[in-house]
Amino acid sequence: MRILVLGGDGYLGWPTAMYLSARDHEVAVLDNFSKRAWELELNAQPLIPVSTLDHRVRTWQEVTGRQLASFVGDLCDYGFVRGVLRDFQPEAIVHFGEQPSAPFSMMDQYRCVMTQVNNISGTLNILWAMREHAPAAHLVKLGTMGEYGTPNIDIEEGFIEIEYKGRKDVLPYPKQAGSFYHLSKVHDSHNITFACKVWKLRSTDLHQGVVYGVATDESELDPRLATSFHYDEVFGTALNRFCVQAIAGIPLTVYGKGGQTRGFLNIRDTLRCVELSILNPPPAGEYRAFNQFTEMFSVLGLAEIVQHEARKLGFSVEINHLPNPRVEAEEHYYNPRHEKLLNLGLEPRLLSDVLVDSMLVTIRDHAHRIRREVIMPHVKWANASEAAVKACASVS
Ligand code: NAD
Ligand code: USQ
Repeated sequence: MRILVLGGDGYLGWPTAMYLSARDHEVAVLDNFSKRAWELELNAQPLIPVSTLDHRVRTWQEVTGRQLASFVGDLCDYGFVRGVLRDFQPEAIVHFGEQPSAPFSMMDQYRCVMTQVNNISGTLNILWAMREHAPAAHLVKLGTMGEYGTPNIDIEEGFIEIEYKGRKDVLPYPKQAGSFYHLSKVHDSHNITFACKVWKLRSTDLHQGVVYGVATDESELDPRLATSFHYDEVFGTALNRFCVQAIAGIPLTVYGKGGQTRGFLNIRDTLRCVELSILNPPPAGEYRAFNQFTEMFSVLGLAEIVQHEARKLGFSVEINHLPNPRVEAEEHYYNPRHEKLLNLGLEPRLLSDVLVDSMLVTIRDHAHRIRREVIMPHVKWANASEAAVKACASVS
């Protein structure tokens, strides 16, 4: 199948491109390297050195004999996007190409507006270009579990059957996102739903949980194929950060009580979920949503698991409850359904299978690159301007 991977230079996009290429698909990657620019702005570099996209594409060919096409440009540039879809004629489009960080979107007015303009305009451009040049293609869009928030009832996969005043309907599940970033995904979901309805496009919205992991089978083929693994306060996610903190001897940064519960999945399962979605497309006109995670943990529970495993490797690990920089429930009900991908054949990897060998040991090998000054949280939800001042001060 011809597959276009948007955001193909990123943490998830690059391993996905290699994974699909290794399975005989004709794959092209697209990116504008905005993430690399944001990393420079915030002085936040990935733990493991990451080569340029061009270098990684050439290394992939050298190591496997397989070719990846690449397109360099901005999804917010409609002329560029429609040119790519017209020329490459993708059968599936995997869309990772957005600003992915909640703290980044809460830092200041500029980064908030930039996140929403970037994410929402990019997705709208893809939808218009699909309408014009690839109406039969399947859009596999990376959304987030964070669109739903933490309601006091079970979370369904995208839609909920409601009975109200004696009448029934199946309606989009209510969205209560927890940051301007998460809200950008809500707006995307609405736009995609509408485009599928009026233009008979087809799309799978993957409401993905928090991803963890340093490596995939393909990235392990050669160190030059490594992906971008962050542990800083803005781009690093909870478990990835805890693992780095444990190795660096920094008390694990649990925000508040730590009862915040989320769905998590290993990066290798992200790739498999994307593949399963591509291989099982919906019919024209259908927008569907899959909840994409494999296990649930509270943040404190995760910290305790990391502490336990890192101690076995000889590291002395403490847990700190920091004042929560976010506005979020620290104790809540959480029971999201996640059967649709399992029904398509997903066989989840467990955290217990990968935490020590695949994560802690790899991070230990790169411990000399850990920069302690990027760990502590400065971005606060409740007082964004103060956060911006502190974040900028820490850069200079
Ligand atoms: P990432 O920042 O590493 O990758 C995103 C890539 O998209 C970057 O390389 C960036 O340069 C590119 N990009 C951004 N805007 C672009 C634009 N306008 N034009 C072209 N390229 C653009 O992020 P990631 O962690 O790989 O996440 C990928 C996607 O998955 C994001 O949409 C994110 O919201 C979603 N997601 C990530 C996680 C996670 O835990 N990492 C969980 C759920 C959902
Ligand atoms: N947290 C801590 N300590 C930390 C970092 C985070 O306690 O050092 C807590 C946060 O307060 C939050 C939870 O851990 O309650 C998750 O935070 P996170 O930074 O790991 O994840 P989040 O901001 O939700 O964003 C990440 C990705 C995003 C994706 C989302 C999936 O960056 O792209 O959409 O996970 S989900 O969380 O399911 O919405």
